[in-house]
Amino acid sequence: MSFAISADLIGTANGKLEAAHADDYEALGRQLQRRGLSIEAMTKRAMDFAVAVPTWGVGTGGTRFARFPGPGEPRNIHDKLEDCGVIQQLARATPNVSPHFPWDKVSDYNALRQEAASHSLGFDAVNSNTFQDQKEQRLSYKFGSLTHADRATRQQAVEHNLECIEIGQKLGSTALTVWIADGSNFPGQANLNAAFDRYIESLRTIYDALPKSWLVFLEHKLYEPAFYSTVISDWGSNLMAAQELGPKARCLVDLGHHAPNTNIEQIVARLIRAKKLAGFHFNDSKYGDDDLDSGSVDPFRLFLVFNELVDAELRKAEGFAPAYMIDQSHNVTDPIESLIASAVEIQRAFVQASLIDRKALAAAQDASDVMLGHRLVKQAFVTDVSPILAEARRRKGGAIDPIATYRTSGYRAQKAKERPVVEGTSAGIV
Ligand SMILES: [Mn+2]
Repeated sequence: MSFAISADLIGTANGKLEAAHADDYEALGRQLQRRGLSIEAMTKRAMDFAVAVPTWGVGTGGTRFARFPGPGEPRNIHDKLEDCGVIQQLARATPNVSPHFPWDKVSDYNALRQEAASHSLGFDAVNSNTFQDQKEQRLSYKFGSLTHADRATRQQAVEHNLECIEIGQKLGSTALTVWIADGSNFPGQANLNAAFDRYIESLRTIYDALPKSWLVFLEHKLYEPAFYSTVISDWGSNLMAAQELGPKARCLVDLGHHAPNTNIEQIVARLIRAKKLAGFHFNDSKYGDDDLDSGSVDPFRLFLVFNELVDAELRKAEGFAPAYMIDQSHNVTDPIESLIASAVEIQRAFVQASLIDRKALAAAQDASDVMLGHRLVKQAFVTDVSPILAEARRRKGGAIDPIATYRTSGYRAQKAKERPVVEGTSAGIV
């Protein structure tokens, strides 16, 4: 019998914090009331918010220099589901996991779906992997996959994506996320437009195989591992591809996949306008695709992205239904703690953006009252909504202080005993 965190343990931990929490929640409620806002409505929004956790995120990540595995790391999809279950149990904002194939392959997907349900988890978008070679793979992806110059290699990559759709159907997913590492490292290595044409041709076959209610999420990335050109490098290329493919193809925004200082919230606004926003891979960065914890470096940027999202939601923008997912590499922290903290930070940005007085903001913009417009946005950002997030967790049976409760539980130490170290395991990041 493997160790699990009990509801009693959460109840005891919450008991010690309840009086202080109630005090903070009431004070914030009074403050919001003066601003014409209902804390109850905001708590309800926080409770309804969800972001998916990637199965690979619960393993320790690494860089191309080294990986420093932690104790009790998940060894397979079963361990990963257990860890993802703990994140949901404590933070109550991550009811779905995004699986990755072939990393999460099993023989019985109906059983896996039930296993996930036993941890109160469902499945979000499935992720294909044609950015590395697998054991016994016939043709190599060293020089590309869906855009490879060789037709047979492209076909192999297409077939893998078709298999991902089949698996996803068994798991209850309704979307396929495609990120390819294809590109070139030298000028002259590849014909830039021919590679894009081959991308469209390969994606067309995948697109045509999508079940009725399914979408395909196309993910762009500026550079790495290709360092001269990447086939789907930016939102422009992504949008061109999604528009050519059709209404089931949408553009996924990974916050780290842009040049430094890019105005990502403006890209989000444009994709909403084009009815092409698939959703997000949330993370944070300082320099490049750093895959740091969401909200850890630039929480204001995360908030400004949510400003666009809440704006679209409240004005009922046509075709607006973004999927939210975390995509991070946890190199120096316990991945469970990082994912809990990140889910909370993403939920925080959502609630903060929900505080903005949209009517007053539109009036300020129409009147070219620059400072008022800015202050209306900034006021929401500087409001500490922590008591709302804690209350949302508490009401759903989660922890008022999820990371402290996790530490009290001794979960990681228990797993270190239950999960002997497996040599050669690695965590991938997409
Ligand atoms: Mn990503």
